[in-house]
Amino acid sequence: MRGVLNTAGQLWSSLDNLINDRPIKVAITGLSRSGKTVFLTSLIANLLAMGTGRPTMPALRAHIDKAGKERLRNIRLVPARAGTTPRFDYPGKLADLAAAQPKWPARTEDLAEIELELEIRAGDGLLGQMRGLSGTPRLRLELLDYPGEWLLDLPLLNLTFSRWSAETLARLREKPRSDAAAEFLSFVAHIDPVRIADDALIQRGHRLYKTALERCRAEFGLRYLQPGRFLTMGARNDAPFMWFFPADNLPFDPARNSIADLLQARFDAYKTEIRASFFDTHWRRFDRQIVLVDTLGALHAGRTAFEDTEHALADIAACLTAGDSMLPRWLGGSAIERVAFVATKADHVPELHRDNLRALMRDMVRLARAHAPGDTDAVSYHAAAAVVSTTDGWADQPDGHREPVVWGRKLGETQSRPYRVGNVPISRPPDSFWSGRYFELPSFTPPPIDPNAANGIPHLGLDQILVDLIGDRL
Ligand SMILES: Nc1nc2c(ncn2[C@@H]2O[C@H](COP(=O)(O)OP(=O)(O)OP(=O)(O)O)[C@@H](O)[C@H]2O)c(=O)[nH]1
Ligand SMILES: [Mg+2]
Repeated sequence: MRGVLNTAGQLWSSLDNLINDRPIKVAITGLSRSGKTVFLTSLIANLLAMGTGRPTMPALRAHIDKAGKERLRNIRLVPARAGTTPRFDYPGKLADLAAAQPKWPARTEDLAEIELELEIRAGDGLLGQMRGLSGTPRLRLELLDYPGEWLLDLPLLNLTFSRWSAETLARLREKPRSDAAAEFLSFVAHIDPVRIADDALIQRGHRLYKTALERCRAEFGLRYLQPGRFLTMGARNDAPFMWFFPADNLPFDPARNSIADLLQARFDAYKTEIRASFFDTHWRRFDRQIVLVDTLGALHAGRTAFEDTEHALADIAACLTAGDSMLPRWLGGSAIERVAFVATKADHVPELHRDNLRALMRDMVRLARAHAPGDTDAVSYHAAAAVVSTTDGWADQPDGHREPVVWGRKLGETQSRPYRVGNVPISRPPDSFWSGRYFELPSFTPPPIDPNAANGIPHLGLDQILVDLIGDRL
C-alpha cells in the first residue's frame, strides 16, 4: 500500500513540476563596471523583501495583484544543488553593501549563478479557481553574473583571425589607443608572420598586447577591448591557447609552424574554449536579457569611451535582437524572447534628467539596431539605479540661479555635497559636447542598509524592468 502511495506521491510531484514549475532564465548582461553585480544583489534583496510584504517593488506588485488581492507569496532563494558553476555570493555582497563602512563589490572574476522561486497564487475568478486546482504556479528566476569583459568575446566569435587582427590593429592605431599601445604597435611592426614561430617572441607580443588592453581600460575608460579573457581570466589559469595577439600582413594560407599559423591556431582554440565554457553552456540558455549600460559613465569619460560603448552595444544588440530576435546560428539559434536595455546609476543625475537618460539609452540602441525592425513589446528601455546613493536637491550657482543637483557622499569622505554631473542629451551628443578629458563618475557611499535588507535596498526602477521583462509570464 505504502508503495502505491509513494508512487502516487512521486507522480503528483512530477505532474506538479510539469504544470507549475515555470523557469525563466534571465541573464544580466553588460560591459565591465556597468553595474551587474550591484544590480543582481539589489534585485534579490528587493524581491525577497517583497515576499515578506514590504512595498519594495510597487510596479511589480501592482502588475501581479491586478484584482487588489495579494497574489505573490513565498519568494525564496533556491538552495544550491550539485551544480558545477560557483554560486553567486548574495550574503557576502549584501554584507559588504550593508557594512558600517559600506563597500561596493570588487570586479567579478568568474561566473556565478543563483536561483529565486516566486509562488503566484491563482486569482479568485473561475479561471483562477480552476488553475488553483492544479496547484500553485512557481516562477523560477535563474540569474547569472559574470565579468563584463567576457561579453565582447561575443562579436569576436564571428570573426576569422585575419579579420579580427585587421579590425583590432586599425582601432589600436587611433588615438588615444595608440598612446596606450605604443610599445605593442612597434613590436608588431617588426614581426614577419611567415617566419618560423619562436614561442618566446610570441609570448612577449602577447604580454605587450595585454598591457596595452589594460592601459586602455584604466587610463582612458575604453570598453571595446578583445579578447575578454585577456583582462579577466576566470578560473582557468593562463594556458598556451591564450598566447596570441593581432598581427599584420597575414598570409592567406600560412605555412605550418609559422608565426601566423601558431597565432591563428591559438585564436581558433580560444573561440572553441569560450564557446564551450561560457557561451554555449551558460549564456545561450537564457531566454530574457537585461542589458546594463553605464551610459552616464561613458558620457563622462569622453568621446572615444562613449563611441566605444556605442560600438559594443551595437554588436551586442545585433546579436540579441537582430531581425527576427534570434541569436546567431552558431549560438544554437535559441530565441531571446525579451530584452530590457537599462542605463544604470541613474541616481548620479537629478530626476529632471532621468527621462533624458532613458531617451539617450533608446537612441543608442536605435542607432545600433538601424537594420532591425522597430520597437516591439519585446524590447524596453529604462534609466535605473540599483542602489540609490544620492538624494535630489538644488544648489545655488555663482550667477544666482538655482540648479537641480544630487547630493551624495563620495566614498571615503564624511560630508555630503551637491553634484552636477552635467547635462544629459536625449540623443547622440554633437561635437561641441565633448571636452576632450577623461573623468570617472564619482563613487558615492551606498545608503544605510540593514544587514538582512529586511526593507530591501532603495532603488529606482528595478520593479518596472521586471514588469516589462517577465510581466507576460506572471
Ligand atoms: N551610485 C550608484 N553607483 C552604482 C550603482 N550600481 C553600480 N554602481 C557603481 O558602479 C560600480 C560597478 O558596479 P558593479 O556592479 O561591480 O559592476 P559590474 O558590471 O559587476 O562590473 P564587472 O564585475 O567588472 O563586470 C560600483 O562599484 C559602484 O561604484 C548604483 O545603482 N548607484
Ligand atoms: Mg561584477
